[in-house]
Amino acid sequence: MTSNKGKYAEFKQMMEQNGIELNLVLMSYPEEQLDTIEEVAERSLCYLKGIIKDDFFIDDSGLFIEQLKGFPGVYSSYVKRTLDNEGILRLMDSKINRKAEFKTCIAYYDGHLNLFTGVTRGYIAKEIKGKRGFGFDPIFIPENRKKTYAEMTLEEKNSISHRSKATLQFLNYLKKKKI
Ligand code: ITT
Repeated sequence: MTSNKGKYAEFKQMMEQNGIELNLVLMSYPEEQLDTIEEVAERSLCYLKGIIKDDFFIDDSGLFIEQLKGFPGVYSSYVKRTLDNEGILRLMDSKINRKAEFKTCIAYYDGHLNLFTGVTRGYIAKEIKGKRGFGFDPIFIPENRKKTYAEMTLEEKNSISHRSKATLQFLNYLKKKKI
């Protein structure tokens, strides 16, 4: 369940590769402002489990910039809507330390609460680059790469992204459950 079609496209590719069909519930839900994305995801799942009948999962993600003490972090959604990528680049203007990490927490409800997290380290680009993807993709360069997420194909992003690392754990859980 998400309001973000970009996230869905990424999950769809990864899940279908593993023989899992997804049903998208395209909807936003209230997100409480808590200290970590894990807490936000857990709280949202608890709220939604009373509303959704089937097993379902949500994804809460954030961009954490070292020089800005982890900002925007849990405020990523608000910051994307307000400052946007241009504003982040302005905050980072002339900053030498451009280290950042993207983090995803998948919260899955199957009668129990399950959390799976994934992190990809990288850097804030000096300029907006690339047209694909969504959100902060045009300003995030993963470690050991030269391209931003937005300059990569969906498959390339999925081979290294924070979301794919969380999804791998999620898939392992689903496989174990099936045995
Ligand atoms: P939900 O309905 O699933 O909550 P959202 O877009 O509000 O969708 P998040 O709160 O998880 O999602 O994301 C916070 C912000 O970070 C939001 O602006 C996203 O576009 C952005 N974001 C999340 N994952 C990203 C990724 O893989 N690449 C670039 N930006 C991302």
